[in-house]
Amino acid sequence: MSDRIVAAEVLLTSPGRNYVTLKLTTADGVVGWGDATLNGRELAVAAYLREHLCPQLVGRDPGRIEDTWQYLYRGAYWRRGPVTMTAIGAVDLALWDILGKTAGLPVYRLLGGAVRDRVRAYTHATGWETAQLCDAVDAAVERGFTAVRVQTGVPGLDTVYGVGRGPGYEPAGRGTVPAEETWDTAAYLRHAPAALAEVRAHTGPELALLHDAHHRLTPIEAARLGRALEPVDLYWLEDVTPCENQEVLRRVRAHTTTPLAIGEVFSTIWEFQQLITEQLIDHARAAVTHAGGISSLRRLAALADPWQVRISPHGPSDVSPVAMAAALHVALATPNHGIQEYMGHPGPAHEVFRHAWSCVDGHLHPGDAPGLGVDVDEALAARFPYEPALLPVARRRDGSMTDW
Ligand code: KDG
Ligand code: MG
Repeated sequence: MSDRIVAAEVLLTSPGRNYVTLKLTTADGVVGWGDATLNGRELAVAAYLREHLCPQLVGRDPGRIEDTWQYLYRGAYWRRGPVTMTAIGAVDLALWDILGKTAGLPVYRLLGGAVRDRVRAYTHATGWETAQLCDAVDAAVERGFTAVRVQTGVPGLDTVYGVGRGPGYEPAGRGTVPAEETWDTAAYLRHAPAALAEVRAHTGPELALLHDAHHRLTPIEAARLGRALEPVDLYWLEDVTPCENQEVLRRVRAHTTTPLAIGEVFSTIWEFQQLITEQLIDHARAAVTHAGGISSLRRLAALADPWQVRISPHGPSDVSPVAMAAALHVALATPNHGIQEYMGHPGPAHEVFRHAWSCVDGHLHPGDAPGLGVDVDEALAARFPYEPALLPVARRRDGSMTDW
């Protein structure tokens, strides 16, 4: 391909929540879009792109996708980390988008074509009280979902991350200083297994139920929770321990057969290596953008396949419709894909990011438009300016900080 990248620009917009989007334009006028959103750290990725990567992209051959990935990752002295990898992920998505548009093919066809007809998705149900949670699960089932993540309030706490007092929730709160919440693991462990057992009794055996512990537990607490939840027959228990020390999962695994999912905060294949090769997890949760793009998510899937670990990417509202498209192209073309998280996006985000992907009966499909299949309405995006927003922090009852 003799075409060159002639412009690399970064867009910030907040159609209901903040999104960072990379726009690459070729000399032939082909535009590629990449998601660069890192929840609560949007400006850091925007600056990394604007100041460091965009100048290096202008003049490059957009068809050299793998070489560009290697140049930005392997070539850099300071590498890894969520900011760097999200920026690289955005570039990778935009290049695959350009390749697809140039070839006139959806990206999944470039990845070898569909290995399934549609992608199973799970959505979120939250309820402070268990009755409310059961209603939320019923609403998800009525929309056609066959898999639902269930998060419950905890008696004695005022707030629980990811559980609204009303319907739904948004992870990030507006402002430049994070909200502070109080967390009590003992209260959570006393309540969650019983609440989830009630949900299972309500749904019957067939619905896949998932639960997210948001990295808050010690290994033995995680083991206890996994064991206590065995009668609930979860599809998975997610993020039981903090992300830094993978070896602690050996203890969890030794005590429970509840399937484990981990990795939405991981940025590289190397962070997954031990978890996969020791079979300490069942699902690798890397988000397509946060872990370096389509190219590296496919490498992760290849590493995971012989160990019978599946990739089941992160998909909350902060994974933009552009990244959702990319995740779906990978999902459709990757044999060891498990399930795609689909929290949904705020209404105006669907107008700003007009997408070919669809969600029907609890299943997603990337559509057959060339490239990723997302067009960004830049004029509309400009009408939703960026507003600072942050994820909360949490302290234990004694005032000390607790883990994510
Ligand atoms: O940005 C962080 C949120 O997207 C995250 O907390 C949501 O845990 C989450 C999930 O599984 O979607
Ligand atoms: Mg999670």
